[in-house]
Amino acid sequence: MSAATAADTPGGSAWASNAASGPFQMDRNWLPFHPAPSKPRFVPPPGAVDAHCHVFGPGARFPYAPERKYTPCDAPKEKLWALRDYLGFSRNVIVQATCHGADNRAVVDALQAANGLARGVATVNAQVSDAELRELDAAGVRGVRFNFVKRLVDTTPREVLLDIARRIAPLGWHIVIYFEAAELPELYDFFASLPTVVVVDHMGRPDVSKPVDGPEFGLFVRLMREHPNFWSKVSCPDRLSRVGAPSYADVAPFARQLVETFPDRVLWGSDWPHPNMKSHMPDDGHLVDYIPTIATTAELQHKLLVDNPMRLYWAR
Ligand code: 0GY
Repeated sequence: MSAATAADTPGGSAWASNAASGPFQMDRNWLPFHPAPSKPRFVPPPGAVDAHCHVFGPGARFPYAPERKYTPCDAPKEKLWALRDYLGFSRNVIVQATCHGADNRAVVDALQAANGLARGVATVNAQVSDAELRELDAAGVRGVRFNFVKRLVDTTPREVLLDIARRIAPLGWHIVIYFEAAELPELYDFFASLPTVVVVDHMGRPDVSKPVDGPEFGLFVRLMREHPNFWSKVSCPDRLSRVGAPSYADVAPFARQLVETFPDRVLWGSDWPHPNMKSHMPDDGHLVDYIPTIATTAELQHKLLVDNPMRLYWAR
C-alpha cells in the first residue's frame, strides 16, 4: 500500500487506537508505539530504506508464538506503511520479532503485500526444509536472525546455528545477530566463524556511559575492521541513551564513528514498533531527526539510507 488513508496516518484516529492484540492480552506493562509521532525536519533522500522494523500480528490472524517472552500490542503492516510514508521513507526491511518465534507468516504476509517495497529477515529453526527456505526467498526474505539476548529467547546450540548458516549461504542470504556488548568477548570467535555477511543489530548494544574509544566498543570496532563481511545497524539510540531524546547525544558519537569508519557497511532502522521499551516510547520523528547527527554529509546519508540497504536487500 503506497498511499496511507487519512485515518491510518500517524496522528489520525486509526493510528492512535493501537493498544490491542486481538485475542491475546498484551503484557500489563507493554508500551504501545507512539500514537502521534512528530513530523521530522530531516528529509531522507529519495528511496530511503528503514532497515530495521517489525510487524506484530495482528494476533487474530497471525498468533503469537507459545514460546514468546512477551505479548505485544498488534502492530500490523498497514500501520508500518503509513509510518514509512509519513517519515519520508520508501522501503522497509522487516525483521522477524521473537514474539512470533520461527513462524514467519506475519512477515511473509507483509512482504507479499508490499509491492516489492519490503524485504525480510526470518527466524528459522533446525527443522526448516529447503523448500521452506526457497518459499521465504521468493517472498523477499534475504536473511536469518540469530538472537543471543537472553531476555528474548532460549539459547540455540551453536552447531544448530552453524548448520542453518551453511544452509542459507547458497541463497545469498546474510545473518543478523543481536547481542549485548558484555557478551561479545565470549561470542567473538563464533561470530567471526560465520560464513556469510553478518549484520549486527544496534551496534552490538554498547554501554554508552563507557568511552567511545574504550575497550568495550573497541572490541566491536575491531570485529568490524578485521572482518569485512560485518555490517552494523546504527539504530536504537532510544534503547541505549541515558540523556534521551531528541538529541541522544551520548549515543551519537558511537554511531558517528561507525558511519565514518565503515560508510559502506552501515544501515539505519527505526525499530518500530519498539518492542520492550519500559521507561518511554520514542517519537519516531525524533529518531529520523537523529540521522543527520550521525551521518553528517549528504554522501554519508545516501550510503546509510539508500546505497547500502539497496545493495544488501534489493540486489535481486
Ligand atoms: C529490537 C529489540 C528487541 C526485541 C526484538 O525480536 C524481538 O523481540 O528484537 C528488544 O527487546 O531489545 O531490535 O526490536
